[in-house]
Amino acid sequence: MTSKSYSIPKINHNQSNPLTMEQYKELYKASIETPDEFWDAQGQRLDWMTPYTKVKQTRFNKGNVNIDWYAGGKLNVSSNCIDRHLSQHADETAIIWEADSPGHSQHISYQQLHDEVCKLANGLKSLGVNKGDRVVIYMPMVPEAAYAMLACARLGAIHSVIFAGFSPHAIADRIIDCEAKIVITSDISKRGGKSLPLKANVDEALARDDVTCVEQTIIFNHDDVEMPLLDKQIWWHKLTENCAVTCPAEPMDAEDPLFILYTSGSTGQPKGLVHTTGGYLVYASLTHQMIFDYKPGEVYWCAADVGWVTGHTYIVYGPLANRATTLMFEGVPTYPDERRIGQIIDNHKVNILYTAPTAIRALMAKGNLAAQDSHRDTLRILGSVGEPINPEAWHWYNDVVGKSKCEIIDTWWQTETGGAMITPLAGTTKLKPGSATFPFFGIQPALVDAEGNELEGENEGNLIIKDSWPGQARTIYGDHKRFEETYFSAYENVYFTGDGCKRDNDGYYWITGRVDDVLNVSGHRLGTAEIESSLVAHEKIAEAAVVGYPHDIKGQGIYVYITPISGTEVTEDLTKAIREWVRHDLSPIATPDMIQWTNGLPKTRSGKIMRRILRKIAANDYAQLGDTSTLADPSVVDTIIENRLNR
Ligand code: 6R9
Repeated sequence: MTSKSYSIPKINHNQSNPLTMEQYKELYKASIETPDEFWDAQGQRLDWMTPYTKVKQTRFNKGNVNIDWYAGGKLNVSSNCIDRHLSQHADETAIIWEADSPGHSQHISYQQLHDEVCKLANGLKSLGVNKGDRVVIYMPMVPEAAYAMLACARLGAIHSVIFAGFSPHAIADRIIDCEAKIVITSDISKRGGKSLPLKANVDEALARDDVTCVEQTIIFNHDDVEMPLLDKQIWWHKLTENCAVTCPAEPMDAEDPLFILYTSGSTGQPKGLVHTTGGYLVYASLTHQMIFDYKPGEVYWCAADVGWVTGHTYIVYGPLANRATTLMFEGVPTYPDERRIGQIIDNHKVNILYTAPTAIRALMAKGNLAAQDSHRDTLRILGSVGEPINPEAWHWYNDVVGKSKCEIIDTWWQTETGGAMITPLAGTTKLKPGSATFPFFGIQPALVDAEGNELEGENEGNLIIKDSWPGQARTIYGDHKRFEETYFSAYENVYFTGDGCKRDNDGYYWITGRVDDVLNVSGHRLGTAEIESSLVAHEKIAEAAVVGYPHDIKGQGIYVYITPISGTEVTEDLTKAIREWVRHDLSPIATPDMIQWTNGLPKTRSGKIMRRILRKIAANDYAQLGDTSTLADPSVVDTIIENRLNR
């Protein structure tokens, strides 16, 4: 396709001037009207081992959903993120690592990154890892987490990173679901001065009878303490000590899977979303460059965790494909105190910071401490992701952290979308606080009502996306039917996001939050169904209903209604034990904030729990409970209101 002439400009790595709004509009229009030409041009930002022969072949109709980008093309993500930068830029810094404890940091050049990735890839090979095998990565925020991802990509093994805050139970479920052959972990992780027992969690997960697929566990020695290894476990440094620093990059089809990432939905267990190679990397690198107006040489800090999609796309793959210097921070921005964030910015001369509203609110809670003892003069752009940013947090981020001289880039997207979808482009888009502004190139958002009728102009409805884009997830691992049912069945021939959204009369989009049973707690996605199933697994609980309620720092808090098994004595200690149960069973991020015992839940005559009512009660909003006449026993609601927990 390279010989074809087209009018769409290829946006290259070294583009130094942001587009004007007029250019954005023109290019956006072209990206929608002639997607093949647009994405052909952008596809050329990568190095292909075999050129692609088709650009876009996609179908969104239920029963027949198929998403195929850059067919015929072969490439390797690891060589696009590393090798192609080596001839001219081997000594430039790829990763700056800032440790949890202040004053410890490390610069890793592209050459070092290459050597470390190749060594581990060779180590994995020696353990029998082949193209297509699944490798679970359960790591702290250390460079080795990125090495592990890139080493898998180099061999064509499919990684599945599990956030280091997840419990043994959650790890085991994910290992089983993706049938992982190898687990890569660390002795411990360090966050906010505390150490977490990662290896011990993996040991507990692997001890479960139903986990039979794992052949080896590789353990990175982060803490330098002696720790006995079990059978089928090997230290990372032993595995790699004699490995060569070169390793051929496996030619991968554009549609070969790159990774599986589990995320919560409104029903059932977390889904393993599958992202593939070519389209994902084109989208990750193009969005990273355009949205943040990234210029070579700048220091870019995405303060997410590699366990989430933001860490995949905007700490590792997007920035490294663009030869950026990406900062990886092991700790939390409030440790040892709120000044840490400014100190990191000054010490490493950070130009772009990308974080979540929940972190901003946590900093804001300590007044202006975050701005003390640092200048933050290098900062140019401040990004936000994960949840709607409320105006107070927006202004505080802008005025205090950014000293009113940075742009605030509020990016809306999802694990499923692979990269940012509705977002300003730095230097291009006129901002409105709290709005994610306009769609990225190739993205066709629309608002629909409950019946699927498209709503025009200034309006509010459910957010759908009308056509495919290269970064989107292709399927749910092992369950394409569930993929179609979850995203392509609510409305015909479109992707349903699960979010509500408003559009104002200037065409700006304002995300209002989830319209399904997914909670967003401190920017972490949690399904109410998952928490409920953990609760009812407790021997004293008969039934449970979980809803979100507005929380000043977390965005949403977790409010739990539970009915005890008859004969149970409800005590403070039992309530505490239940909180601990969920914490251990799922993850500390799923710990209930409020637990209300009740003798009954509001149910329809057909037995469905009416969460709508429980949500209102949890939000202290009793005035409009809506129609309760369909309830089997309306008096249950009065009792729940009487016994509600005060916040
Ligand atoms: C990238 C990421 C996705 C859900 C999404 C939405 C919420 C993300 C947002 C936002 C408002 C933003 N969300 N960014 N809401 N404004 N800028 O967060 O992925 O963990 O899958 O969460 O997060 O509700 O549907 P993920």
